[in-house]
Amino acid sequence: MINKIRPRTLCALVAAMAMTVVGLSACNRTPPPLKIGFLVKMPEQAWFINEQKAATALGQKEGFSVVSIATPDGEKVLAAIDNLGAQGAQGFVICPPDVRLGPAIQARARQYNMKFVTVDDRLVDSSGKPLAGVPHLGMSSFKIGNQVGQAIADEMKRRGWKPEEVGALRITDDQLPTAKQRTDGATETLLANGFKQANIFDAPQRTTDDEGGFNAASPVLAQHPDIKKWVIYALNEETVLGAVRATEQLHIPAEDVIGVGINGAGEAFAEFQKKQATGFYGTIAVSSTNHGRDSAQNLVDWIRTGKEPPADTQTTGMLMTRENWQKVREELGI
Ligand code: FCA
Repeated sequence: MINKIRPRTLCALVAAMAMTVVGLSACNRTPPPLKIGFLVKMPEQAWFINEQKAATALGQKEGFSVVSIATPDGEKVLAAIDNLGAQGAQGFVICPPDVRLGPAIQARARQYNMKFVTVDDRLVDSSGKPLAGVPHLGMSSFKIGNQVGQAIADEMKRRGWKPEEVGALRITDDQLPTAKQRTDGATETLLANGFKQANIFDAPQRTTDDEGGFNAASPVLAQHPDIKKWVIYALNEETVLGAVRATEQLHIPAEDVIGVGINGAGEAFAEFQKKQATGFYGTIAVSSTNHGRDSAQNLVDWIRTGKEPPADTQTTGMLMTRENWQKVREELGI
């Protein structure tokens, strides 16, 4: 009997073994879980914290992991790409510390066969044009600048300010295209509303944060003690808040200052919650949640399906003030 069954048993055994082998090799063929990097130039800024958080949350839902890395300078960016390569990451989203790093970042990513997309600040090539082959998602900078200018002009009218008695503190970072487009947009709209060109004073900033805003604003304010009313604009709300702090240090009353920023993130929320209104009138809020989530989604789809994301996606914003900030925050899912 044993002899009779043996060939069948053997056969079954072989089949089972074969299946196991097939099964095992199928297992081996399942790719390791997808991992991407999310690199930002200013990890302490609420805007970027929220972007990274949104990308991580998407990963939890869609089965990929996100390595958040702080890359405040070019060396840190290259080291981060090496590090991601060593971890087997297949790509990264980046808001670079300097847009001129474009060719260097592209070359390093190629070494590891990694795909990457930019968020917020678009990389340029050696001639200053947007870097080809790198999909970007960022603000519609000029239009958002127009909204800043309009918010300032409307508030000036509401307060009954005469253009000839008002100075504008325009804090600039002309090396960064998105920053220049934002401040140019605001200037265009202010002028169209009757603002005096001669009353606009430039204050170049070294860093795009509060400290950069404070340091840029202080000397310009000090040079014009004759001007009693100020409007302030810049590429983001952190910079405007720094400049508002500079007006406070010079004892310029809050009611004589109209600062309007861009972003709509933690620092603006904290300012709106202060008991007394400050010179920070409002900000054009854009959804950092959408920026983080959608740029990560674009990259992951590209890696998983081979479908290249759109070359340039531009997002819109809404005026957020002390009066409506909670509602706008909710609406934008920030
Ligand atoms: C730039 C600014 C940030 C944010 C982002 C969208 O990177 O530095 O504060 O405005 O664009």
